[in-house]
Amino acid sequence: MTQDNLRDDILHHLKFTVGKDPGHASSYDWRLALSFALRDRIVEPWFASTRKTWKEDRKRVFYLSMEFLIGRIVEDAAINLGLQDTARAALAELGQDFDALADDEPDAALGNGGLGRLAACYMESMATIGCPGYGYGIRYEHGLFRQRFEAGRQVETPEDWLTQRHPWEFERPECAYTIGFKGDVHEVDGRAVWTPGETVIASAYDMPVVGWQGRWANTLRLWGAMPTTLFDLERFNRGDFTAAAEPETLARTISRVLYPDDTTYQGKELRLKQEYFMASAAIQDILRRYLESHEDLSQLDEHVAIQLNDTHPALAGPELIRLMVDEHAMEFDTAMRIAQGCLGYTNHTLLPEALERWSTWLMGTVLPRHMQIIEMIDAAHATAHPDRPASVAIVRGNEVHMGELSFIMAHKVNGVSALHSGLVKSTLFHELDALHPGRIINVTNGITPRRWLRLANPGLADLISETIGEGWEADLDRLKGLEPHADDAGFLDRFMAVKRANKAAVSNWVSATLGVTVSPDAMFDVQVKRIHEYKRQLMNVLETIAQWHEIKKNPGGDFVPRVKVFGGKSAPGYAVAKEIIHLINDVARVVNNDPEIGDRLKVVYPPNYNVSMAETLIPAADLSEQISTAGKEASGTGNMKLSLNGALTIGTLDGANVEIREHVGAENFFLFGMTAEEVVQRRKNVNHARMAIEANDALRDVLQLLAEGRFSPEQPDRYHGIVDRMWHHDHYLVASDFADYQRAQAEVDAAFLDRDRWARMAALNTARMGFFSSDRSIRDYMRDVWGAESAL
Ligand code: GFP
Repeated sequence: MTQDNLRDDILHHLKFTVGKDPGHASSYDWRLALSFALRDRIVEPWFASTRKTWKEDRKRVFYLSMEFLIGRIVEDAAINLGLQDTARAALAELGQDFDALADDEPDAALGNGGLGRLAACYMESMATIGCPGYGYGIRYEHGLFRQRFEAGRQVETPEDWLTQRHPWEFERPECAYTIGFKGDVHEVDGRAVWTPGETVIASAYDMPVVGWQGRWANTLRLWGAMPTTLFDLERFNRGDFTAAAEPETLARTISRVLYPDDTTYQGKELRLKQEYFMASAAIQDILRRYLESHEDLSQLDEHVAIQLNDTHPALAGPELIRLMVDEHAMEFDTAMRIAQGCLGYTNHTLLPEALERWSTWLMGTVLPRHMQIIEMIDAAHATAHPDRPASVAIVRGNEVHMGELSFIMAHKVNGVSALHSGLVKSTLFHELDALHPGRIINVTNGITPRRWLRLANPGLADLISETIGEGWEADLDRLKGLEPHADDAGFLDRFMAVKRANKAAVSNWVSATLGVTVSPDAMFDVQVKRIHEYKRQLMNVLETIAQWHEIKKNPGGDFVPRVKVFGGKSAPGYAVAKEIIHLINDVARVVNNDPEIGDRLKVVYPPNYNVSMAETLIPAADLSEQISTAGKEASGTGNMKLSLNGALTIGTLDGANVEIREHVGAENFFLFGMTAEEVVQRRKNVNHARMAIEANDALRDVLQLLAEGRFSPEQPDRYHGIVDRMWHHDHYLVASDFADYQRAQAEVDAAFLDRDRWARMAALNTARMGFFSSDRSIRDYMRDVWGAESAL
């Protein structure tokens, strides 16, 4: 592709697709034109991939997820097409700056955190490997809310990415399915007939997802909800315009927002409808496509693999059975066997509050036929396993347990790190595992190195290519080739120069956006992720206060300068997480404005952490905080991104930290804290928090400062709740791990002072992270769960 072609295509699209004269085009118009010109180049490989899959009757993988946290698309597409430099030069000819245009793109934020970003990485890896795959999700009009801070408090505003034109999607109004809710089930000639009381239309929007070097492209199909009838003409003609629009408004509500607040009954019902809406549209689409080239559904499981990304799409199982039994006259037992052959289920959490349950009343009202089918599945399982304990029933205590439903419906169930999969086996699904040995397996998560190294950290990516040659992006184990260079002072200087430049860029951005000056020579100590008690941002900020206090007590002392960087959102209804956000901002205000502290400690918390911000912050990190209570973080994937980009981890033996440490070497990882077993033991001591606090003067002082209102003089009792919880309800064991955390932080300081040692450790982290490519994860799924092969 020559620069001239691309330039001409950009101009063509500017004129004929966007309808703008170059003389009057805004950067938004130019970005659209660039996107269309790049998209054109994906279409051919996309068609070719689809044709090949059909022709060879390949097994297809359908990845069902309520979240796809895609982020920006322009630069990612340009990189995978190998057109980044060409696009840059073509735009320069047109007087436009590629980076500025790319930076102006809104993030597609159709997800919350790790689970949604994982789905996006997996889509990209499937396309890179040539695994014939489709993603199915919802085209939310409003993705994850935008976060602002007002006087240090999180304020949420709606996200509005679709108020702009979305140039990467193809609307498919002809691909639409009716989705029913409520109504009644009758028996007609011995068969169940469900007559829904409400219906909406699921209408498809397709996004091509192109893999590395444009060799393969898959489809991400997102469903938008439409009304079956546009509006009530009779009411409209009577002049009742608002009431006339009601059916449309109600239908569109289903794809309006990601995670409606489900503390109300209406919110719960909406969320259940969203889940069924996506699952049903996906299953109808899968069956329609399959029946275009097969006589009947009896071999479905040989050609179709359906992966449930957590339990959110679990209704796909009962829906598949409903369609096979009610519409295709299949026997229930056969339908069950085929459905199990198709389905795989990934568990992402052990936290009891995050395991989905629906009241049988709600399920029976919204999905009466599915409630019957769920009871049939449960009864069949009970019959097949007469000794099964009551605790594994899908329906128990007037609730439908989606974890048990997903487990029983799937032929493989996986956790997302070795430790987590072990705990899934030994705790969460202990009894089901005994009934179905071998069903639970592990697939450790991964991240795509195209976005998380090549795109996010071009300086390091170029250095790697110069050192070990091109092509490591699709074969990340080749990073091992960097290992010998970890003893080469020249290489390490360049490695650290890249880090220094990334840090300088972040410090300029922080100063421009937050008005805080930070030195790029200080250690950048980064914790970026959703705000949650188990992730223990609280421990990090308490340690920050301890450090501040230390400097205050010894103002002339030598301290290793640190910049504490936080990023992340709290769920809107999660009061404790919001308090932690407020505290971080209050601590930042006091510390950053304390002249006695100077450059020795800064706290920065840029609002609205998202994929794009991660791409900026991660390459600039020296230290990666992965400090969750052991046994709570299923995997983590930010930990992988940071380590791949040469940050050293301070972390507990939790989630994928365990495997990261094994790969990078224990000597290149700062370990602290209790193990998952020790956590369980420790909790048995009811006085665990008090004992730990009383034994640690620094922690006691910190809590005293908080209690006195030192960080909230305008409201001295603001953090009494936090102090009280630390003493009496420290469920996540912040106090018990605190002393060891401080010990590890002191080791971090010492290592950072020895620049050569630090550089070597950082380079070895990058060199040894090849295992964590999402290409490896996808190959694991293809082999162990999907039985699918690459078509390349
Ligand atoms: C969840 C888990 C993480 C895990 C991801 C992806 O993330 O430990 O890495 O899923 O498997 F908590 P969130 O969506 O909850 O952020």
